Amino acid sequence: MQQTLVLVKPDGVKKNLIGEIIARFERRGLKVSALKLVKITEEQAKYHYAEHEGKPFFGELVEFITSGPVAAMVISGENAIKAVRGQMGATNPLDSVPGSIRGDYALTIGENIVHGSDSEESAAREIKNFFKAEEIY
Ligand code: YYY
Ligand code: MG
Repeated sequence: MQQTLVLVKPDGVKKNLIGEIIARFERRGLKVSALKLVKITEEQAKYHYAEHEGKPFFGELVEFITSGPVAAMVISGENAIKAVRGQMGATNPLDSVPGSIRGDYALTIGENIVHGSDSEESAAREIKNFFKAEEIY
C-alpha cells in the first residue's frame, strides 16, 4: 500500500477536469484518501517544488501553481506512486501517449494539468505540505 500526492493544477481546475481525473484513478482501483480545493501560498509552492529551485523555469512554475485553486488529494493503493505517474503521462505533454491525462488534455510543459509525487520520500514530504494526519482516511 502506498500513498501519493496528486494535484489537479490551476489549468486542470479551469478546464473542469477535476472529476475526470479522479474518475480515472478510481476506475483503476486507486482510492481517494483525502481531498480539498486550495489556493497554494508562495511559501507552500516553493516547498512543494524545492527540488527545482534555481532552475530557469522555477519562477514561472511557482507563479503558475499559485495562480488559482488546485484540487489536492491523497491517492492510495498498491504501487500508487508509479500507477499514478503512468496515468499522468510524461512531463512534456508532447511526449505523453494518448490515453494518459497529459496526452489527452495538455499541449505545453508549463501547463500540464496534473502533479503526482515521484517517490515515497517525495510523497511523504508533499502530503505533509497539504494535509494534516487526521485529514487522511
Ligand atoms: O514530476 P513532473 O511534473 O512530471 O515533472 P518535474 O520534472 O518534477 O517538473 C515539475 C514541473 O515543472 C512540470 O510538471 C512542469 C514544469 N517544468 C517546466 O515548466 N519546464 C521544464 N523544462 C521542466 C518542468
Ligand atoms: Mg516532479
